[in-house]
Amino acid sequence: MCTTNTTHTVQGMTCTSCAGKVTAAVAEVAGVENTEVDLASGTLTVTGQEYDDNQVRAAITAAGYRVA
Ligand SMILES: [Cu+2]
Repeated sequence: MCTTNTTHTVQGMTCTSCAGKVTAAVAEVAGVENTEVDLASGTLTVTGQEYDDNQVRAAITAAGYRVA
């Protein structure tokens, strides 16, 4: 088991409400342990074990945001 980290640039995420929606959606993905949003840079950092990055992207998209 190893912990991995991925940072995505998310378009359209402009306030804490957006950040909360994206965080909640990504937290549902299997294996994801922590998500951290940096609104200033519009990025989302996902930490977890053996999660599928495609599922993370799909969750962000389903929440109504775009992964750059
Ligand atoms: Cu917002």
